[in-house]
Amino acid sequence: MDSGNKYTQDSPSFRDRLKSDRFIYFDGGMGTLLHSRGLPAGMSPEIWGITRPDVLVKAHREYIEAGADIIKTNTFGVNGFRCPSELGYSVERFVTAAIRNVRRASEGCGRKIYTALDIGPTGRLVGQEISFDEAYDAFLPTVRAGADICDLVLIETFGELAELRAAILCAKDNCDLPVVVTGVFGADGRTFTGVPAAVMGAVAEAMGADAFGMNCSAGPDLMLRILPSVVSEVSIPVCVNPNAGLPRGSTSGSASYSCGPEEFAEKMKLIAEGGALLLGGCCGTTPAHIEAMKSRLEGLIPEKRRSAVPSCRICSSSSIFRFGDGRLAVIGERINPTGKKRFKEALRAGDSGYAMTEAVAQTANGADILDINVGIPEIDEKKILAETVASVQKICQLPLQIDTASPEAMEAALRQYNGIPLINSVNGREESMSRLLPLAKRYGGVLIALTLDGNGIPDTPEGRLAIAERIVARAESMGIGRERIIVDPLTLTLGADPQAAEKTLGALRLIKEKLGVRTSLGVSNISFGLPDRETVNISFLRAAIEAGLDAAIMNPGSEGMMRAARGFESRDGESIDLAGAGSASVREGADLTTLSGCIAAGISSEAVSLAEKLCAAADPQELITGEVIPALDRVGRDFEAGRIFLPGLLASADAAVSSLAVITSAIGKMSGGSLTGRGKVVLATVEGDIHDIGKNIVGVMLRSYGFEVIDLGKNVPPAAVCDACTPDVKLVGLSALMTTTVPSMARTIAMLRERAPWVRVIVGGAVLTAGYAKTIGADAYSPDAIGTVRYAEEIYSKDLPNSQV
Ligand code: B1M
Repeated sequence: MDSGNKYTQDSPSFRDRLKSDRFIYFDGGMGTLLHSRGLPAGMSPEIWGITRPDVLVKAHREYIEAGADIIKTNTFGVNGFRCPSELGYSVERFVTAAIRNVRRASEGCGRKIYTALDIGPTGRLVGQEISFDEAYDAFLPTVRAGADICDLVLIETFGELAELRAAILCAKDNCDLPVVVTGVFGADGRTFTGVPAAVMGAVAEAMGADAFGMNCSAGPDLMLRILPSVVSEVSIPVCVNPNAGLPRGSTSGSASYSCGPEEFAEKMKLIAEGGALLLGGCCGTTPAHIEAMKSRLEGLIPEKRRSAVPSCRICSSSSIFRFGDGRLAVIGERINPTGKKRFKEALRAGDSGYAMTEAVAQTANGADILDINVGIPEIDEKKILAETVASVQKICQLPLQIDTASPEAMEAALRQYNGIPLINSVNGREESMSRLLPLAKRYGGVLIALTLDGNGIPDTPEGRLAIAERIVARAESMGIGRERIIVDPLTLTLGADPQAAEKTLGALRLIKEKLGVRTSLGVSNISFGLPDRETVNISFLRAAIEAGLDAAIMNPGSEGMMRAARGFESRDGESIDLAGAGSASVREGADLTTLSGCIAAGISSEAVSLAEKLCAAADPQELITGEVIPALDRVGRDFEAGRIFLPGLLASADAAVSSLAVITSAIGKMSGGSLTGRGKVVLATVEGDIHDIGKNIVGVMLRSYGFEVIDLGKNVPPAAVCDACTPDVKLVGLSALMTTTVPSMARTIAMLRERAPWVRVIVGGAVLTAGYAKTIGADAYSPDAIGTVRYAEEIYSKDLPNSQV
């Protein structure tokens, strides 16, 4: 394939174009445009790239004539999961055909057209349905097929940070093209997994993206509201490609959108004035929208964004922490096995519950960042560190510091980490710099740099400065700015050298003055082997803060230390409430001594061990109604109110499912199989719904009362429910938890009436009421599991005429 239209050689590269003072225009929607031109509903638009290239070339050409500078390849839904099995052709075939269509469309247009290799999300949740590596592998064939031919990679419409990180990493590892990243955000400015736009932008920038922004969503009004948070956080160019407003249902198979070309253009002008440089459209926009936008922006010069001073920042998937904003960063040191017998045992047993509990406690005590160290000799550190990071970040919204001497373990953990990590640590040894600095660059981390090398720790401040200078210079030579280095001049113990504190603090002052970097110290080493350690630690911390310390690795559970840490701020008259500090980031009031608290906090291992203890002492059925269900109700409320996000909901569901396994086995033992053979009941959660906790409880109760349960699982199609209804089945139980899946319950009942008219149907689930159950044709409704048992007893004890709810 040729390398593009005839302007390719002489025209500025896309990276140069990004630096120019002219807006850059993307094209608009393609899927919706093709639907309006006859693409059958349900057919993937990519197919037409191969079977109807004429339509694609024409559509691309219309966008070029409308003024677009960048044309997206028609490859949004192409990835290793869908090709060739689902879409019928290989990824390479789709990508090659799509690029050819763009090239043909741009031939002879008289100006440089940039071809953007379009990569969309896989639609599978990383960490739940697929691993990070599987996501990376799914993007790989697309990147490889387009790497040498396109002008840029566009990673668009992402809502999940882990998947986005896999896509960026895959693009950066496998080609040198510039990378533009866009996410999809809701009315609250967050993705469906709770990631704020600014956080996603910070991560994309840290991983080396060339531009960041948003696309799709509810249209330009929403993006105008979110834009300031993005513009103030990222220093790379900002891109905005909205839908043409909201879809207004379907006329003749293709949806129409609320925002016409003129209105769209007017709003895009405000977005351009708000700081975006790359502008285009997504679903529902047409060549007319792009043309109107371009002419509306005629003569407008892009906003000269104040060149954002690169800041020293790290983040979790939901919040950013900036070092040096006048607040000492407290890095909680408690997730570290040194001197902790219980943590060591937990690590050997592969139990991340201890680390998760410590994470909750340190967050409640006001830590800003949590250190994660699992270094004991007898475990597979690479595996356990990655698992611990994955578990802690599910339940805790603070950014994490990953702490290991093993580069392999560091990389495994960095792949898991959903944000900008703090990497602890690199030092002045050649081996350390050559292994750690590339990791920081690839994964976008901030580094803790220790002032030691092959000769040990220099005794003088000048010696420690020299090592810090070496590390900073080496990092900068690799494109890692010094704002991403935090130097730790190392605390040695006073017991061994009475001058230790002064030497460390002297080095700290000198390094800050000469290098202008942030600094950190592990504080408690100062008092090793001394009496009254806490008093010594507090004095040292105060002195270090006076010397300009930016971050302290310390125990946030020590009230004296926290007062010293926060007292620093109160010198300016700000009053500090130690008890309340940090609690916004943790499940408020999660009491880990109760089962409901452990479920709400999402800590499975603790929930299981409490369930085991409680089952021995209490009625297991009461644990379900008194602990499990109230915890899930609370989690559901927090989710709905935006206090927790999907990863938190999933963690709580895991904890509920694990503890229910213990409780239901206790219920099974109690009933001891005394009752059997009371009849068959088919159970299912209806199609489209994956909530099965309630349905499983109903199943356990029915079994413990002697019924034979044929559990079809969750997301069960109506036909499968009918197929399970052999003539000896008299009762079917259906569960649905969402308003959107109640219609699927109605369809199942309707089909049962036709194909298994002899069965009775009982329904349940949080969204149903007796009245609603009646309107969808159910025979009975039960708000709980025991009600289902009573109804089953009734059905199997006598032959009833069709009863009504
Ligand atoms: Co989701 N979820 N969830 N969720 N989730 C709800 C249901 C929700 C109300 C939360 C909220 O926003 N407040 C909301 C639905 C909103 C609505 O439609 N009105 C919701 C949403 C939106 C979602 C997703 C779309 C989130 C997303 O991806 N953005 C997604 C849906 C995916 C899908 O199904 N297609 C989703 C996913 C999940 C998890 C996977 C994380 C997890 C489920 C894990 C699992 O089930 N294995 C989950 C959870 C745990 C919940 C909440 C928090 C708890 C549900 C639960 O298990 N309750 C829930 C909020 C809530 O209900 N408070 C929520 C405990 C359980 C024992 O109660 O199932 O009602 P329940 O069962 C009771 C009774 O209703 C009755 O007996 C049981 C015991 O007393 N009963 C029957 C149930 N079935 C019966 C059948 C009978 C008789 C009685 O006869 C046969």
